[in-house]
Amino acid sequence: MTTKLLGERVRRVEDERLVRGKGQYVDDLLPDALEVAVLRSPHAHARIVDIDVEPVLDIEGVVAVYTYDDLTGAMADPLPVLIPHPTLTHGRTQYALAKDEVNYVGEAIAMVVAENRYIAEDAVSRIRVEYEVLPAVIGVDAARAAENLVHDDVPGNVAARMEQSVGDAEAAIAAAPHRLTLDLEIERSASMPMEGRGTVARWDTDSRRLQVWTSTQTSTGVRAAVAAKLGLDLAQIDVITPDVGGGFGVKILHPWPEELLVPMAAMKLGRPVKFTEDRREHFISSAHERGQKHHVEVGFDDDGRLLGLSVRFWHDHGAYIPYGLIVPIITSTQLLGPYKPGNYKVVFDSLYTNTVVVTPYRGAGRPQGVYVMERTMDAIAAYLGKDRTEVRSVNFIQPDEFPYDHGLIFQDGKPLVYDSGNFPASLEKLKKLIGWDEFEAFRDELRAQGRRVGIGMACYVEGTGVGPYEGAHITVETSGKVKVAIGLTSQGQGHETAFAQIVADELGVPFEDVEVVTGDTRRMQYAVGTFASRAAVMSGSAVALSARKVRQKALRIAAEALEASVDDLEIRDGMVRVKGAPNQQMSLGTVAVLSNPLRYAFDEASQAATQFSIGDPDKPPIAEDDEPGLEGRDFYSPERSTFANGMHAAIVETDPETAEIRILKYAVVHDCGTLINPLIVEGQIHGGVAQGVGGALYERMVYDDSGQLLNASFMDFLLPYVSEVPDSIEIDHLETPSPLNPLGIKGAGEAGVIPCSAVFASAIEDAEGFPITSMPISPSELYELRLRHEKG
Ligand code: MCN
Repeated sequence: MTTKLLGERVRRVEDERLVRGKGQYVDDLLPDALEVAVLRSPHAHARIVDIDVEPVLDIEGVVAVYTYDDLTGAMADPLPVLIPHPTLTHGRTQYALAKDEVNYVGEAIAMVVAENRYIAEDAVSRIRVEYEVLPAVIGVDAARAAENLVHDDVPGNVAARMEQSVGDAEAAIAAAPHRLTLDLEIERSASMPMEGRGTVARWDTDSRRLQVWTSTQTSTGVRAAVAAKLGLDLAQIDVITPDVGGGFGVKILHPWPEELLVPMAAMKLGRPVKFTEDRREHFISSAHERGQKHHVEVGFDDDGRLLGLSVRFWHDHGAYIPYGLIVPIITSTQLLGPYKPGNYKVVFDSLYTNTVVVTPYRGAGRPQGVYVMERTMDAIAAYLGKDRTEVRSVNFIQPDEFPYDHGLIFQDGKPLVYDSGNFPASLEKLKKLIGWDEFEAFRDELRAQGRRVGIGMACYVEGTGVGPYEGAHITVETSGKVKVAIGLTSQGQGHETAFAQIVADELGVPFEDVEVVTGDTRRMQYAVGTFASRAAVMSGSAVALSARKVRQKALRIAAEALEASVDDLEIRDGMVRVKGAPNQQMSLGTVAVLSNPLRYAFDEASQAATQFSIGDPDKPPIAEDDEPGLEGRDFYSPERSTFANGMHAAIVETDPETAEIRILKYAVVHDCGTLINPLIVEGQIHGGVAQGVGGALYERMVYDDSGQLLNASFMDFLLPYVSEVPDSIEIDHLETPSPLNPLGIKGAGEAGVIPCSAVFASAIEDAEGFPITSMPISPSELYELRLRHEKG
C-alpha cells in the first residue's frame, strides 16, 4: 500500500462547486413546490383557548391549513426524546403543532400550505388564536426559584438531576491546605449557519414512495422519524441531503416539526411541499445552547496540585428536552480536561425555562466545562502567585498513564477512558508558538507606551468519534472510477476530499478517480449522523475497512486472471501488477469487468465497456464463494470514544479608555491523532476559533422577562465579522495516534471553538488584574467591571 495522500494538504474538491455558487441547497430544489409558512407562538407561556383558521380558507392560493387537530396516528403524539437517560425523570417534548399549550415564543401552532410563501405568510397572519397568557420562567435563576412552573407536572422545573463522583471530594477539599470557591457563568448562544433549516418533500401516489430532501446532519435519522410518524416502511422513503450551508449541531436534531409536517402535507395533497426557514425563525424556533451557571469548590496543595474538586451547575434546557441530557453530561465529564482532579464530585440540574429548546451546538457543553476548569486553574495560580502554565503542568495526566480511566461514565454510557495524548509536549509547543516566556518583556514595552495587554491560555480534551457505528460502500466501475458512499451528511467539513484521500491510498487508485457521495439513503441506508466530531474517526475507518475489502477482492480476481499469486501483486495508479513484471498487469476497470457475470467487452484504450455477454470463455469467472461486483461494504464500530486534545493561547489588548478588546495574537496546538488532511483540519480550527471569538466577545441571546428574544436578527445579535477574527491563527499539530481505530484518527471538527471563552477570560483578566467570571464580555461590561473594581 502506498500512503502518499494520508496527511497531505490536498485542496478540497468540493470548494470549486461551493465557491462558484454551484452548490445545490434545499431551496434550489423543486422550485414549483407549494410553500409553507408556520404560525408561531408570540407568547413564552400560554394556554391555547381557541384557534380559528376560517379566515384563511378562502384566501386565493391557500391550499391547506393544519393545526394539532389535523394530526393523526403517531403524528398526534409528542416528538421523541432522542437520547433518553435513566436520570431524565421528567423528559418533556413538544408536539409537531402545539396541542393546548405553548412554552416558548416561536413554538409552532399551525402550518399554512400555499402556492407561494407570500400567500402563506399573509394567511398565517390571519389565523386567530385566543391565548390565556401564563407567567413565563426565563433564565436559570427564575427556573431555580420555581415560583412559576414551565410544565405543571414538573416540580421545581427540574427535568433531571445527575451526580457523578470519584473519591470523596468534599472531605478532600475540607482537608486541603488551600481552598477556593468560584461562581462562573456562560450565557446562551446558538449556531448560526448561513443556510437555515429547510425541507422539501414529494409523494408519488402511484408508487407510494416519498422523497424528502432536507438540510440535516442525519438523513437516516430523518428517514427513521418520518417512517415512524407517518406510518411508512423505511423502504418507501428516500431522504437525500444536498449541499448543506452549515449545521454546527442545530441540524442534528431530528425530526424538527417541519421535517414531519412537510412530508405529511406532501402525502395528503399529492403535490411537492417546501419549507425554508428564515433568519427570525432560526432565532426563535430552532435551538440554542451554552447557558449554564456553575459553583466551584476546589482544594489544592502548595504546588497547585488538585486534591478535591466539587462542581455544582445549573443547565438552562429551554422549554423541552428533545436531545436528552447530552450537553450537561458532556460538561460534567469533559470539564476535567487533561488533568487528574484527585477527588471529584459533580452535580447538575437540567432546568426547564420558557425559551427556545436547547440541543448541542458545536462543542456541546465542552466550552462551558473547559471554561470552568481553566478559570479554576487561573484562580489557583493567582492565589499561589505561580505561573499559570506551571499549575496546569503539575496536574497533567502524563504520557505513560494512557489509557487513563477517570472512573466516570461518559455521555455514551461507557467509562471515561482517555486513549492517547501528550499534554506536556503540547504545552511546550504552545508556549513557543504564543511566546509565553517572552510576554512579560512585551507587556513592559507596551506598558511604557500606555497600552494594556494580557495573555491567556486554556487546555481541553474532547471525546470524539462516538459510536455506535458508521459504514461505507465502495464500488469500482468498469471504467476504473471508484464510487464511495457514506451514510453521513456533510455541512462543509470537506468529507468528499478527506475520504477520497483514504480510498486512493488504500486501493492504489488516483485521487481524481474517487468520488464520494454523502447523506443519501438510496446509496447508504444505515448511518447515525455527523456530530461529535465523529466522521473522520467513524466514516474514515469504515471507508478504510471497505477499501481494504475491495482491494483484497480485486487481488483475488486479478491473481486468477494473471495466473499469479495474490502475494505477488500490487495495485498502483489503478493498475493491478505482478511485482517486477511490468507487462503482467490489468486495470481495476478490467477487474471490475471480470467480477461481473454479465461480461462486458471492455476496451482498455478508451476505458469503455461496449458489449456484454453472459459469461466469456476467454476470461476466468469469479471464484464460486465470491459475490459478483468489484465492491465492498463494511462498518466500523469502536470500543469507545477516542479523545482528541489541544491548547489555545491569546494575547489581547484592552483599551484603557473605552475598554475595547483587541486580539493581537492567537495560537493553537492541536492533537487529532493521524491527520488525514492538515489543510482541512486547519480550516476547521479557523472556523471554530471564529465561532469562539463570537461566543467570548459578541454573541448572546437576550431575553426579556416575558420571554421575548430581543435580539432575534443579525442587526442585534453580533456575529464577528472578518475584522474581529484574528488575521492569523498560528497552528501547530501534535500527532499522537489513537490506538482505537485502524488509522489512528481522532476528531477535529469542534476543537477550534471549545476553549475560546476560557482563553479570552484568562487574557482579559491578565490585562485588567481583576477576575472575569461571566462570558461573553463586551467592552461596556468590561468598563463597568473596571469601575466596580476601582471602587473596591
Ligand atoms: N480530519 C482530518 N484528520 C483528522 C480529523 C479530521 O483530516 N485527524 C478532517 C475530516 O476528514 C473532516 C474534518 O476534518 O473532513 C472534520 O472531521 P471530524 O472531526 O470528524 O468532524 P465531522 O466531520 O464529524 O464534523 C462534525 C463537526 C461538528 S460536531 C460540527 S458542530 C461542525 C464541524 O464539524 N459543524 C460544521 N465543522 C463544521 N464545518 C462546517 N463548515 N460547517 C459545519 O456546520
